[in-house]
Amino acid sequence: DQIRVTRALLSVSDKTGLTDFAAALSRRGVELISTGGTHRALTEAGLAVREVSELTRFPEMMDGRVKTLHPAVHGGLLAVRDNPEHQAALAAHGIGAIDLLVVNLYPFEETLKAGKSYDDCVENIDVGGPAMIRAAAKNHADVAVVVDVADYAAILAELSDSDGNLTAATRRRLAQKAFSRTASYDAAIANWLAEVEGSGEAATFKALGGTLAQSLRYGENPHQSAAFYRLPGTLRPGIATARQVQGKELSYNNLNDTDAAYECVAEFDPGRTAAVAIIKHANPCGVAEGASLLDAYERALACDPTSAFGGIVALNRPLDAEAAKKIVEIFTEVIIAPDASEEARAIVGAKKNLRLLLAGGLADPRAKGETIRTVAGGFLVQGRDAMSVDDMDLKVVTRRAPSETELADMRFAYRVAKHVKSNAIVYAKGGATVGIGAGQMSRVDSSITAARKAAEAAQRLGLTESLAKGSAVASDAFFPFADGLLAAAEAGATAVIQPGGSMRDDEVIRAADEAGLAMVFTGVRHFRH
Ligand code: 93A
Repeated sequence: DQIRVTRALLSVSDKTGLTDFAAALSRRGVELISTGGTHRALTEAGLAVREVSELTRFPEMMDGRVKTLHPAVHGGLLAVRDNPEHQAALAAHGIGAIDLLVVNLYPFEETLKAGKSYDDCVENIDVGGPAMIRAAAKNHADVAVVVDVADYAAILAELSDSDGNLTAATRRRLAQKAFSRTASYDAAIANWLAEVEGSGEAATFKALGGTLAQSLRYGENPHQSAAFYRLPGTLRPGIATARQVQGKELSYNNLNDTDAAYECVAEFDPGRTAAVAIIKHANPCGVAEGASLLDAYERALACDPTSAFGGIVALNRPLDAEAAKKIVEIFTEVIIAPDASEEARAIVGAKKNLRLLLAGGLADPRAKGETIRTVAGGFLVQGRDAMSVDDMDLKVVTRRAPSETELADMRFAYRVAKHVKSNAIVYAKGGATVGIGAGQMSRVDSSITAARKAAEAAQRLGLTESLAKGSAVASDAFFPFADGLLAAAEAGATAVIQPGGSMRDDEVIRAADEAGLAMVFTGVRHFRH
């Protein structure tokens, strides 16, 4: 199931690595054919190469819009080698079969990203390129198609290992990649036109004066179009100021989760402590302070390593080598930090797909600002939750006052609870979360989830007692009944921090006293929906 490569058609916009690749093919005795600009580059490099117009007996016309759209090209790509009729047609029309197609497309995505004009974007919609790619990929039984410069080396290696042949498995793999390339290319064009039409979020943010930062492959789901807009003015350090230094393209969900992660970790003053937040689906699954970033990361990870898999890691200080080494040990989608050392960058660099974002600074959690959310036919605007537990007047409501340690854990837990979707319950001990319950419709369900997480974390460490034992528990809003609080006491919490303000506060305080808990009211709610 090998095919011998004897004739190659090259037509590339991105000419990186082109001449070396073509020269190597030429040395193997492969005949080269190419389009205008590619032909020029190859001839200048001293290679013998025929021009496509020689095959088609048509000049390239209409500014290059029509250059390879011709039976002499498509017949050569689509003819089946062991089909006698196809072979007869090739012979009758003087068409030579093509075994290797090398194409990369007009840079539509780059043109869009560079903020070029509408007409420029239209002109950069490649038609002939995708047509050839699809033809060759369909006929992968006989033709190999290369759409990625990064594949040149592997193709040459295989040709040289197997005497100028390529296997069926390689051709199938290349065909798969080819169709996925034409699909993402068309999706980018469709998304752009949808935005130009002014639909949904895009229209909203354009109305607000936002500028397109990045057009996204899709939204929360593949059938939703999406884009990232940056608001005008001075931006708080974070997702909108971050520079991606490496890794795969960011998705809509990546951006949303990375924002949640960085906003959460920004609550921790880097001058006071190192801190790390690990986020999954916009909720923290582990947050910790530490003597170093490595220490903080390990303690954050211990809270819920199962959920942390494929998560986002945010750090409040420049990423260092020690922390980087540990973080890359498990599958992580994104790392975001104010900056990174050279050494740390090199360590992360070994993981090609891992996205590293450097925000240039850490946001002031107390800074004013707005959040915007769309509703059907309109949008909601509110001031951001700029309240920090450090500014709250903590009122002890139980007979027992919290110890210094309990107070520190309470503050830590409340700081994190602000960034957990309601209903939020956070257990914390020693400056690290040990159990988080998020997004439940009833507070008692969040309590139960958080307690279960703390018990599971202990089990993983081979401990008999839940990690919630001796912890402080935070609730983002008041306990409407004593049940949620009692669940926390049962799980082992000794201290409770909550806003207070329930009709049944007395009942809840009495239950806390009976359970020997220390409880403080903050007077400030941290709903996050
Ligand atoms: O304008 S096109 O859609 N019409 C074509 O017939 C055609 N054939 C190849 N674009 C076409 N191409 C594209 O030209 C290729 O996909 C490649 O990106 C580019 C290479 O052009 P050149 O060799 O002139 O630099």
